[in-house]
Amino acid sequence: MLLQEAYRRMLLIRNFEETIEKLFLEGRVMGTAHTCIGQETLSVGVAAALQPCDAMTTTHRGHGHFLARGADPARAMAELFGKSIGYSKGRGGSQMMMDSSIGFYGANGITGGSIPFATGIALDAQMRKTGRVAICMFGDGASNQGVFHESLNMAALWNLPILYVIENNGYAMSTATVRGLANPCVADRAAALKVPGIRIDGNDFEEVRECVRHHADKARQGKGPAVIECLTYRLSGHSRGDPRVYRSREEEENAWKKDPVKTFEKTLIERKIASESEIELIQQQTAQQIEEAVQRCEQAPEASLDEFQNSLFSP
Ligand SMILES: Cc1ncc(C[n+]2csc(CCOP(=O)(O)OP(=O)(O)O)c2C)c(N)n1
Ligand SMILES: [Mg+2]
Repeated sequence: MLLQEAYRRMLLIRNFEETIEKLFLEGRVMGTAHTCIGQETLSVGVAAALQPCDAMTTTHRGHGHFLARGADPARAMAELFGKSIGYSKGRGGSQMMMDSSIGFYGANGITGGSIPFATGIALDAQMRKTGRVAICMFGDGASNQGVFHESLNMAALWNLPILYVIENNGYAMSTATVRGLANPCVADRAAALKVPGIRIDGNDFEEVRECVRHHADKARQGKGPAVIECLTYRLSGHSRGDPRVYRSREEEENAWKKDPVKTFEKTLIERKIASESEIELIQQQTAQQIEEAVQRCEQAPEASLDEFQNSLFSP
């Protein structure tokens, strides 16, 4: 992925997330959603390191991962609007989107719930020799779930092609990482199972891409799993309407000064990879793309009541 294209995807995610936050507040979108503002560079860095055949699972905060892998923003947004053109025909919502054609196997409302699922995908890849690597995205909070340790043990034991990529964004709902993890370095946990555990700057696109690519290549060669902890910061609240009483506005303002998307933009200009007018053009184009996505959603038919029981497990 060229750096300009990476920037375009980061901006697309930022625009998407800011737009749905606004639409929620206006009451135009129901339900809830968890936005990933501040974590866009990380999503795009991981996606840029992958092969089309690779499989990714996500979390409740998964729009960025999905868009980074190439999802259609209009269909993703339509899912939030409850419209029939949505990825789950408007019946699922924010945490129920997947598209196997782009190697994206969706979220799980249970914190850490996709960890065993992704491990199963890796076992399938190994048994059928597909050359696929599974990328399991989850948060610092989810790393406290027992199922992470069970899954990592199996992956290490069987040398499965899987990367556990932790987005350590400083919080699990209102609990700061330092208050929820006895050792706030998640990567350290890998050593107990003799798995490589790497801690990187999750806001640095190139560092993320290189690290994920290196360990994905190793996993593809049969060298087993890795745990990659990416340090980042959730600039948005936990979910819609979070009053964020557990942290100060000053802390947030300082984090905004290090906004990873802005930092990446400056790097592109400094390295003469994009001129200021090219950056402006990308900004206009992504804003327009999101505006068109909203219009497409508004015009699309509601999710059909007749179909709402289809595709469900039945007794
Ligand atoms: C089993 C379970 N316990 C609790 C919750 C409530 N819950 C939703 S998100 C969340 C925090 C997850 O934190 P983290 O894994 O760090 O992800 P982040 O929200 O920071 O992206 C919790 C506890 C849940 N959904 N499932
Ligand atoms: Mg977190």
